[in-house]
Amino acid sequence: MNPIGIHFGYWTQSWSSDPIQFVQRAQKCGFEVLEINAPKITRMSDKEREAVKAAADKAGLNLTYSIGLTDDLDLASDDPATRKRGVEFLQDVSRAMSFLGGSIMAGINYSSWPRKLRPNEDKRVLTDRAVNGVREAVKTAEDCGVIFCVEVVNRFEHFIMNTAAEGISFAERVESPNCKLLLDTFHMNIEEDSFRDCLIETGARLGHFHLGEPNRRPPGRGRMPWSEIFGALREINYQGAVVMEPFLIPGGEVGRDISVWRDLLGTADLDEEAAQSVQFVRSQLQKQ
Ligand SMILES: [Mn+2]
Repeated sequence: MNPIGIHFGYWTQSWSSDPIQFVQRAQKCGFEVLEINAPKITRMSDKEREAVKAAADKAGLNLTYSIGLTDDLDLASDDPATRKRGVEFLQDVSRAMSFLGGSIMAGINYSSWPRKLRPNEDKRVLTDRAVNGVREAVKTAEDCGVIFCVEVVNRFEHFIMNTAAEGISFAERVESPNCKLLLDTFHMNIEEDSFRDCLIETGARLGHFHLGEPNRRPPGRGRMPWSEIFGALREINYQGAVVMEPFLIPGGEVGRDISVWRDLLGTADLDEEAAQSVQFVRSQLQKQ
C-alpha cells in the first residue's frame, strides 16, 4: 500500500519551524511519511541533520521535502545571477537530502512561489528559463539519488504548469529520468477536466502525490471524488507516497502564504483530525 504522509505545515505557522518536533506527533497520528521544509535542511548543521534523521528512523517515518522557491532564487528570472543562485540552492537541497535520507524533492522548485506573470513577461520565455534551470539542478539530484518532482499548481499560485499536460511537457523537456511530476488534488480540482484522465495521462511520470479537499481540510472531510482519484492511482500502479496537506489555522507566514483567512479547525483537535484522515485514506487505498 502507498505510504501515507502529512506536510509539517499542518502544525505550524512558520515554514522555518524545526521539523524534529513533528516527527513523533506524525507517528502517533498513524503517518508513515513526514514532508518537511527543504530550505530548512540546507541551513542545518550536520549535527542537527543527524538528530532529525535519528528521530525519523526511530519513529519509522520516511521524510519527503518540499519547496516554494523565494524571489531571489527564481529559475525563471531575467537576472542570470538570480537563476544561478536558484540552481546552487537546489543543488544544496539534493546534497542535504542525501545526508538525511528520503528521495522525493517536490514543490515549486522551478520558479518562485507564488508567482504571477508580470506585465511584458512572456510565459514561453520564462518557461524556457525554468526548464534550463531544472536541467542544471537535476544533474546533482541524479548524483544524490533524488527524484526532482515539479508540482503542477493552480492559476492563482503560478503560470508555468497548471495542468498535468503542461507538467508532462515540462518534464519531457528536462530529459532526465529523475524529473517527475507532483500532482495535488487541491490544484487538480481547479484546473483539470478529469481527475482520472490526467492521472492516466501522467502514468509513470507521477513521482509524488498530494491530497487535499477543495478548502484544504483533511481528506475525508470534503467533497473530493476520492474513489475516482484512488481508483486512477491504482490503474497507473502508482507506488509512491500520498501526502496530505491540510491547513486549518489562520495566522503567521503559513496561514498567509496558503491564504487561510478563517479558522477551519473550530473545536476539533488537530491530531484527532489528522488521525481520522489517515484512517480514511487507508480505507480508500484498501479498496480494490
Ligand atoms: Mn501540494
